[in-house]
Amino acid sequence: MAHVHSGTSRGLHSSIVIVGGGIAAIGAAHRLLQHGFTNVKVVEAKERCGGRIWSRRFAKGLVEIGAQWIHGPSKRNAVFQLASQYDLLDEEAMSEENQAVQIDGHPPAVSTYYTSSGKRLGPEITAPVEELYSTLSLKSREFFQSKTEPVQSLGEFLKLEIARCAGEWKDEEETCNLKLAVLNVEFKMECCISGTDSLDLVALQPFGEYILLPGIDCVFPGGFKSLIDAMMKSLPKDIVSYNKPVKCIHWNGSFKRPNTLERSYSVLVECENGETIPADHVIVTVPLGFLKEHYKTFIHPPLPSSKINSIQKMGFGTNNKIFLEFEEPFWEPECELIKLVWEDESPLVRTQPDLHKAWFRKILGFIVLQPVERYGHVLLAVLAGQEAEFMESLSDSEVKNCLTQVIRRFTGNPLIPLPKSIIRSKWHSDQYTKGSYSYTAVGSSGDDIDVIAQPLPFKSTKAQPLQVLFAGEATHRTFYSTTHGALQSGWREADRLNEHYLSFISAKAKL
Ligand code: 6YU
Repeated sequence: MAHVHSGTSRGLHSSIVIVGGGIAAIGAAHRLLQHGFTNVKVVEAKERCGGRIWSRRFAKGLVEIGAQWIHGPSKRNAVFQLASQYDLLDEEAMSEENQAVQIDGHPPAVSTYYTSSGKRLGPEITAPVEELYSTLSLKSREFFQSKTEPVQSLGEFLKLEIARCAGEWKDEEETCNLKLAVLNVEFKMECCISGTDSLDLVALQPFGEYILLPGIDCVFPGGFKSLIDAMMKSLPKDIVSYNKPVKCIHWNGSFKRPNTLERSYSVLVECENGETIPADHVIVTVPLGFLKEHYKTFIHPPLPSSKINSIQKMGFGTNNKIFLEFEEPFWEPECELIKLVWEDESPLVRTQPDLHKAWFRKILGFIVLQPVERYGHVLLAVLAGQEAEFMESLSDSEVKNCLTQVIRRFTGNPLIPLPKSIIRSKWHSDQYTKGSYSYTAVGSSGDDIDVIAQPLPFKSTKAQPLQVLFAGEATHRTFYSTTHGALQSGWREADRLNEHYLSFISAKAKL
């Protein structure tokens, strides 16, 4: 006979609080409601949902202060799946051809290379360098399956390989130096992709565990925010409490609402404003950057030492964006990417940067936002690491002036006017994020991601049920650092809670 279970026996009325309101949280809330849970709350520190998905008005349209592209838009990408269901993407992105293209992590772009002496570099120099870098980049992913790796970091590996290849170049010294300078732009790009200060900080062995999905990266014509808006529409209106930073999650306790005869709860969410919310389960989705800074006081009793170790070992760096709007373009209409080659730089020589004098050298170049009808004449500069963090301390006009000098120098055109307007990200000084996204730093591996994702208590039983669960991009072993990783992690924790109750029911049914 089939067993019929009431909402109560299935735990559907249990109180679930989700801390943070990014895509992991909204995804978890969505999935919990689909499973039939009725008492779900989201508590967000800021005045908006979306977290590191943040589309803002600028120039003619919307620009992305955080996540911009669907990386690998194809069937296995959860963000792509959802965006397709909500009909948020354009025809090209939806086409089967686009979904089938394997880009190996570095989307192809029509690039123009300018040098620091105001020259343009032709494909005779840049094409072989791009090809070499792409080969080395793929090679660096192969150590994931092997038991040993030649060196600890991605940077060391790439430098050894580059030194070996450069030794075989037959070009004049000047050309060899230019090629190394072009390779240094690829290093800066890779730093942005991994959100790190230096590739020497990125662990080599686990690098290949990150899965590159097929599909040519695409954007949301109505902004990435259109996805969050669509997801929010299917949730009850009052599910999110805004402007409510959580101060501490107390677990392993027996908490009651004040002045009630109600049952007790094992978790209590304490907010900065003094409010307390008792819960049976809490899903923590705050960024790893926030956890790194606050793990000592954010969860009480303190996290087990294995979790603390993994939180400390994993990398969480800064990738920042600077959008500039111009009256007129100084670039050609087909140009997608302007790369800046500093002729005196080489990946084989790393000098300590003078941040005040040279922070802007970390900018790899400018991405041209297209189509112009949607955005206006807008360039996007990207930079990672200490320089990106230093940039946050400058004023808008300092940044605008400095980048205009750089553009004039590299194009050799001193008449290029100042940009009309500027908008930029400051992810490192954002107190609820403290950086951009996670990477497997030297000394860490995918196992650390799994440890961070492990719910508390480690061994849950009916008497000691799941209390604190962890989601967010930094908890996804193969898609960390992305929106689809974050979304899947939210779904995973919602499913974990659902299965948690189902397993007790099936155990009971067997008795
Ligand atoms: C993607 C992309 N993209 C650029 C930049 C950034 C990111 N990503 P959230 O932070 O969203 O939510 C947590 C919430 O918690 C937040 O709202 C807080 O306010 C709140 N909170 C914190 N503390 C709290 C408290 N105490 N109480 C209550 N609430 C609290 N991803 O798919 N495409 O183009 C980019 C990019 C500049 C900053 C990105 C991109 C990353 C995503 O934005 C990010 O992963 C998710 O949005 C995170 O969602 P969440 O819910 O987990 O947290 C080979 C190889 C190597 C591996 N790397 C591959 C690189 C690919 C990634 N590249 C990204 C590139 C760009 C440009």
